[in-house]
Amino acid sequence: MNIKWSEHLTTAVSPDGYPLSELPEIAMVGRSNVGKSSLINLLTGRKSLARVGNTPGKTRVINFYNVEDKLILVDLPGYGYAKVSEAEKNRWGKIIETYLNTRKQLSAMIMLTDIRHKPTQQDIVMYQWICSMGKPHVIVATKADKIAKAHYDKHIAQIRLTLGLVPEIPVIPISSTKRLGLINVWNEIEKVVPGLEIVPDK
Ligand SMILES: Nc1nc2c(ncn2[C@@H]2O[C@H](COP(=O)(O)OP(=O)(O)OP(=O)(O)O)[C@@H](O)[C@H]2O)c(=O)[nH]1
Ligand SMILES: [Mg+2]
Repeated sequence: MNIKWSEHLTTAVSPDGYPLSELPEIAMVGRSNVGKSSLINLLTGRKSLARVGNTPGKTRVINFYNVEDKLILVDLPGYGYAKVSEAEKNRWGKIIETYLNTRKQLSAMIMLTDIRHKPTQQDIVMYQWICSMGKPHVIVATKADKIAKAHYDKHIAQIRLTLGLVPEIPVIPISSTKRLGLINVWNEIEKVVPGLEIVPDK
C-alpha cells in the first residue's frame, strides 16, 4: 500500500481538544527547528501537510494528522527555543508533558535530533523521560544531507553515547530534503502498528 491519503485532523493545546479517534498515535518529539514537521511531510509524501518554518518555534500547538485512517502522526511543539519568554516555554512544556502523560493511544515516540550536533541537556532529560514511559521509541537523526555519508557513523555514535542508548534502540539518519531514510522510519512504525503494509514511494 502506498500512502495515498492523509489529512490534518485537528489542532489542540489540551486533552479536551485531542481527537476522539482511537487510532494508534505516533508522536514526534524534539527540539524546535529539528525537523519534526518536515518528517511528517516526508512520511506522508506531502509537501506542506505540516507547516515547516525557517523561524524556530513554528509549531506551538499539537497537530494531529490522520494517515490512511490507520494511524495518527502527532506533531508536538518543539522545546528548547531560546527566544521565547519563560512563561511561553513553560506553556509549551506543559502541552508536551500533558499529551505524553495522558494519551492512552500513544503507541510510540519518534525522538528527533540533528545529526550534526551533540544532543543538548534538554534532549537528555527528554530522552530519560521517554524511557521512563516504557513505550516503544526510536531516534531519528535529521538533516543527514548536511554531512557526508562517511561521517554518519561518527555522528550517530555521539548521539548514542550522549543519550545513553541501549543497542536495541535504532538511530535512523534521515533527510527530509533529499528524502532519505523514509522507508526505515516506516519500517519502525510498522513494528508498533501491525498490519500497516505501507510501502512509500521512493
Ligand atoms: N537540509 C535540511 N533541512 C531540513 C531538514 N528537515 C528540516 N529542515 C529545515 O529545518 C527547518 C525546521 O524544520 P521544521 O520541520 O519546521 O522543524 P520543527 O521541528 O517542526 O520546528 P518547530 O515547529 O519550530 O518545533 C526548516 O527550514 C526545514 O526546511 C532536512 O532533513 N535537511
Ligand atoms: Mg514544526
